[in-house]
Amino acid sequence: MKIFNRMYKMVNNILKKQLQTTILILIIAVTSSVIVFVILNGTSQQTPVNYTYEILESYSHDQTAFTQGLEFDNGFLFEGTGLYNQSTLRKVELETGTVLESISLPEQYFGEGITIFNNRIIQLTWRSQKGFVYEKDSFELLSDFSYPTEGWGITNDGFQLIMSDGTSTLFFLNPETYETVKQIDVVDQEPVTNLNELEYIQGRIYANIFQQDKIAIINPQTGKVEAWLDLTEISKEDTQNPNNVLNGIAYDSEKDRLFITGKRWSKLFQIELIKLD
Ligand SMILES: [Ca+2]
Repeated sequence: MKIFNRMYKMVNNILKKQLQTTILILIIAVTSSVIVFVILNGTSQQTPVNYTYEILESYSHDQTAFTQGLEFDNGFLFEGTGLYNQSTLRKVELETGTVLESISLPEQYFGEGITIFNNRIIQLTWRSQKGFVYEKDSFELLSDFSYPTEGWGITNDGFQLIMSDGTSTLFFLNPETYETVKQIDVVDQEPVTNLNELEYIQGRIYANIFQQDKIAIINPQTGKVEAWLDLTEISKEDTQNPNNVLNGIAYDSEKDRLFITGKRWSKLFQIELIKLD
């Protein structure tokens, strides 16, 4: 009988220990899940970083240029300008602002954003649903393509074209067929509309917000605004005309230089971002 009792106690102890171990594992699992959830949730709800700027250089900018698209390529600026009967595509010398090459669009087209991909310049138009493709060096018109929305800004990430249409949506286009392959909605608490001129810089999309003189720095995977750059003061310094809004972002990836300008601004600035506390 004693042996029976001992065996019973032993079995009971083993079972108790197993139960304790199981409970301990469960507690660790639940706690870890809660910690991971809190971290992930906290990250996704992080408020955007705010940047101000320092002007490193300023250059002349053609005050008749109603800037709609700006890009830096191989030492030169390329600029698309707007307005009916006045739209152009031009190549500009950075240091002097001299227009080295320029073509006019047919009068019925209101030129918008430009980007350079594989030695081709792609230029959007505002409401004509038509984009033009030029050979980069000669400005020879190679082809055109259509899209179902308005055309505002365009850039590329080296693989796809990225286009804005004035809403909070960014469209990713196949650079050969110009078909939309993906789209993201840009959000900071709520949708961020009026996305305009674009630039892809080190894995992020920079977007002018029309009539706000601010640039949103956007995660291209999630559409979340990770940072804001406020250029209100630089805009006020350059122009008193409320129509002459900030509307040009270009990036020199070789020398890590960020350029900005606006519609009919007298200057184009190289700026550096400074993080605010
Ligand atoms: Ca640009």
